[in-house]
Amino acid sequence: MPDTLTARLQDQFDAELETRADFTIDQPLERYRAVDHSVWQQLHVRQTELLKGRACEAFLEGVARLGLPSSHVPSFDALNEKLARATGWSVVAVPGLVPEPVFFEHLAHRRLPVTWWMRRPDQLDYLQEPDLFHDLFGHVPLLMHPVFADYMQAYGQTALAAGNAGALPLLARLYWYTVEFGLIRDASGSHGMKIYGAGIVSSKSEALYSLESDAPNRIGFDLERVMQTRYRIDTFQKSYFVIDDFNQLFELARTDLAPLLAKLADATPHPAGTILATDRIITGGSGAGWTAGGDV
Ligand code: HBI
Ligand code: FE
Repeated sequence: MPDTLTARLQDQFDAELETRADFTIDQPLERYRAVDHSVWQQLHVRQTELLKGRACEAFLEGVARLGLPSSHVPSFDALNEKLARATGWSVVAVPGLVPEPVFFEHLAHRRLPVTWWMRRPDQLDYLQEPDLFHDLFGHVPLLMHPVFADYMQAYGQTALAAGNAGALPLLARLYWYTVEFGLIRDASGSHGMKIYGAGIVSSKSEALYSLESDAPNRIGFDLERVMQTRYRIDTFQKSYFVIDDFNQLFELARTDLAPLLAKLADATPHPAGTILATDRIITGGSGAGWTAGGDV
């Protein structure tokens, strides 16, 4: 529990960051200390090694093409040159989680909000709020992939256009089970699957758990199913949804979701670990270690 002095210093520290109306700031390169670069390096080296054979080819290719430095926190300006050339995307620095409409507005214009600060050494293996490593290493490599880049923009446009408030939980679940915790078919992967979700690629323990544990369900992706399935933010996922390939997301990006969002707005969502008779089950979970409650 941060003591009040730390919290006060942190507030003062953040207050000096000039935040613009769209919640963006200039990446404060001068604020990264040796400990921040060291945490980046530890995470980058560890995850890059761990993800060989576990992350999908498109992700590994994106990492290589981005040329993320290993020894220090990357400069967003340097990254943006490569990203813009590849798919017209750019990353913008933000102080942390921004309000959903602001987030959707950025995605709709091919801008990815990236938290500017690095986690502390004692948070190396887990922190709940996304930090620079999660946002940059987790989310940016796939933005080098044209189809995934289109999906992310279309997601933002759809979310911005979603009039009724009932649509937002549906869209949050879609984001969660694809962009954050998605798996993809790949014959050379464990159980014939590999990882593409940012929440998994940026986590040592979940990169292993999502592919190799017997506890979770692994279910073929289905849009309506995903939109009606609650999720966990405090533990590993109880279910992972598996796309066949990125074209499945490409098709989704081109679908007018408004009718579906209206149809499902009042539907009662399924608990996170549910298995339905209509599910295309790839591996059914044992449920070992699951804790009750906590579904979002
Ligand atoms: N803000 N900076 C930031 N990063 C996110 O990933 C983010 C956000 N605000 C809202 C949000 N994600 C969620 O609503 C997503 O499910 C869309
Ligand atoms: Fe994320």
